[in-house]
Parts: sequence; structure tokens; C-alpha cells
Amino acid sequence: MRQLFDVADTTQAEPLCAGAVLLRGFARALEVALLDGVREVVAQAPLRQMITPGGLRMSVAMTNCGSLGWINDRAGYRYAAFDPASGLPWPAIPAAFAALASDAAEPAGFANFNPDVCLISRYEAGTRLSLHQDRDERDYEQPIVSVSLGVGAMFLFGGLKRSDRTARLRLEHGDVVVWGGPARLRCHGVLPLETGSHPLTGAQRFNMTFRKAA
Ligand code: MD3
Ligand code: FE
Repeated sequence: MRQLFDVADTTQAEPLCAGAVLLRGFARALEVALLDGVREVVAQAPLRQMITPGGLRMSVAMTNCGSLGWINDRAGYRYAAFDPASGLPWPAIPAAFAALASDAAEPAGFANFNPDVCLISRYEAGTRLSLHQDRDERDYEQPIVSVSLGVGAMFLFGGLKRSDRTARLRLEHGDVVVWGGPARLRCHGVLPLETGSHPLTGAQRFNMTFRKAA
């Protein structure tokens, strides 16, 4: 797999916990291409605040690209091949996204990571994500690669049970985390986004999570 840049030259891989590796600033070299990609995807598949099965509107606005997308509505959570808002397939994963995901997964020990989903989430001041597990994917041996862009956020990660104590980690612009192995099913969430500003995104934070769902 082509390396976009040498990790050793640009960032230190920090183990966070068993199975999780933080690559501080890894996505900065591609920040403009990544945000252009977000704009292209959002133009075809607009961000929307999904309604949970319980009838609550999520504060995070989401969309997807790839052969599947994660959706959440009164019928439940699932991966779907079509955007329910348009009835069309999700846009393709932009080339810069796919390159970043596989280049980040490799030093974390996941060679040839080939995600079929990129879930894009937009946070504004006050947007939060309550503690949850990501378990709608078929194979938990496949990692999830997360990319943070724009305003920094306080990320929470706990254990395998919701009641386990949580640790906090600030995720800043360009940070990439690879969640695999025993970290893959840990509960996690995001505290309400603080009012802030980033030169490339204004008051917003974007998070992309790359997954192999099928
Ligand atoms: C740990 N996103 O999209 S990124 C999500 O900042 C999600 O928007 C958060 O949780 C965000 O599902 C957190 C870090 C992250 C993403 C996926 C994980 C941590 C994870 C999956 C398993 C374990
Ligand atoms: Fe998650």
C-alpha cells in the first residue's frame, strides 16, 4: 500500500490502551483534501440529525460515504446501502479518505484495512454523543479508524460495560485513533462541544469513522 507520508517523520504513535493507538496530527497533511471530501459528500448526501428508536433527535448531524451507511431511525440502527433521504446509494469514499484510513491502520497493526463505510459526524457548540458501543458491524476483528477535524473535543472512553469508569482524552484537529482488538468494543462518547473556532471549519468539529461493516 502506498504510504502518503512516513508516520515516523510526522507523528508519534501513542498506545492509548490495549488495542488503541493515537496518531496525533496524522491527518493534518491531508486536512484540505479531507475537508474538500467532506464538502463533496455532504453536497450529495446532506448531514442530518437522525431520530433514535426512542424518538429523540440526535444532536450530532451525520451522513455517510461508501457502499454502506449507518442510519438510525424509529425502526432502529442499521447499515443500509441507500441514503433514506434521497433513495440513492451513498457517495463513494473520496480517494484521500481511503488513503488516510489504510495508512493510519497499517502502523497500528492492521495491514490492508479496506473500509466499506465512512460515517461523517458534525458537531456544533453543545453537540454531544452519549456513551455507546459500536457493534453494528459484522466482524469485530476489523478496527475502526477515527479522524478528528476542526474544533477540539473531549472524548470519553470506558470499558466494555456502560457502568465502567471512563477516561478522558482531548481529540484535536488532525488526530487519528485506530481502535482494534480489545479496544474495539469499549464504550465511548463525546462531551458537549465547547464554543470554539478553527481556521478551516469555523465553530464546527467533524469526525470521520472508517469501518468495515459487511
Ligand atoms: C472506540 N464518534 O462515530 S471518535 C462514532 O468523536 C463515534 O464523533 C465519536 O463514536 C466522535 O461512533 C468518537 C473515536 C471513536 C470512534 C469509534 C470507536 C472511538 C471508538 C469505536 C470503538 C471504540
Ligand atoms: Fe462510536
